[in-house]
Amino acid sequence: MQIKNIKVIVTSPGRNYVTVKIETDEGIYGLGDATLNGRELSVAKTLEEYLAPLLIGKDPDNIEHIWQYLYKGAYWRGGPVLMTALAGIDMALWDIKGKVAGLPVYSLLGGKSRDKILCYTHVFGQNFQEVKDEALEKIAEGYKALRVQVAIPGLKGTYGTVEDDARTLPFVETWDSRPYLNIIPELFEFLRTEIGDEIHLIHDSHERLQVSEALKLAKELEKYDLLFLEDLLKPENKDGFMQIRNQTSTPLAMGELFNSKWDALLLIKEQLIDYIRCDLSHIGGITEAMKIAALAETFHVKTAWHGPADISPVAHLANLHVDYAITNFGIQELAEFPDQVDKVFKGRPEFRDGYLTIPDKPGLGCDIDEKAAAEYPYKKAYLPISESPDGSVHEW
Ligand code: CS2
Ligand code: MG
Repeated sequence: MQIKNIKVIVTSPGRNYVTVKIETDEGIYGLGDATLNGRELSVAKTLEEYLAPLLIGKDPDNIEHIWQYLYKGAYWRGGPVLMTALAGIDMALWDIKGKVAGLPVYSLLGGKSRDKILCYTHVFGQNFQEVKDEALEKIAEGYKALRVQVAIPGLKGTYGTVEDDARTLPFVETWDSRPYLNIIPELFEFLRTEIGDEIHLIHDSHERLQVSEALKLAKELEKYDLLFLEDLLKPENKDGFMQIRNQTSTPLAMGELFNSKWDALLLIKEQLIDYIRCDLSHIGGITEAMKIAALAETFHVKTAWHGPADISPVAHLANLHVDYAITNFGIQELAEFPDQVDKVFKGRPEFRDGYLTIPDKPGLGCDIDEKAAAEYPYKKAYLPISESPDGSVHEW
């Protein structure tokens, strides 16, 4: 079997997605997600201009060889654009391999280590009452774990509380750690009092804190028994986790901004986190995720793969195939997609009573309607920028 053609499908059913479609000379094709929120066309161009021509005529069965060929072959390796392009190709090759074998991809990854996959979704509000109301709604739907975010009084557009944050020009938020550090422990006090201790709670600090601020927050949240506190520090400050880890029992998670196993290595081998949160669409796909999972297993770290709405249902299915197969699975993030997504993408995880499952179809179990995709043309959208009170730029 040979790779005959590669299509890069850019569509925007509610938000932008980039899908790689690898077609073979035997009529079997595979799909992969290569969506890099806010920089979609950089990845599409990299795929069309540089990677696709290199794959024509290759045997799609040789995933590891193709992965290394595209990774090392670039010489200027790594980074979000190349690793997202590589992820799209990698997922599509696993989809083909499953279809050729007549097996779901998780079966090729070693089969099921579990029958269903615990997941969490997003809850946010402009105030505590709104967060509580939405949390109770999700609990009634069956969720057993929730990520909770609340708007910070006095700050314009706090992360996780703005309905649609991608705009034609970056929305400028304001950030100040002090009101944030004061209100988040109060939010958890309120929620534990109002909705109880059974529900798993998660919070995302979105890479915004200094070490001393992060430690203060992690210590103050200990009594609220979080499943994990996510992305306390910026990815450039991995060493900072050493000081936090040694002084708090709050479980820690990090990783959505990582682009390779090497980015994750220090936090895993020093056991500075409890959950590795890499994004399969930004680290080179299933092949690299399986290696990061094995590395994490070696150091007793669990996975909580990134699962926002800005990676497509193809990526969410890829997440689940890996989640089924690995032993050190922790939890899977599942943000809710825009309604129009189902018009274009066919096949996505099934939710029941707090858990996700996928049908036993060959490959990844998804398809794309190219005609429908063409009806949703790409809309350039920037992520927000965050500014401190003095006008300087802060992590978003
Ligand atoms: C977030 C993401 O889900 C998360 O944990 O950090 O929603 C993130 O903000 C987006 O993927 C950015 O595009
Ligand atoms: Mg996050």
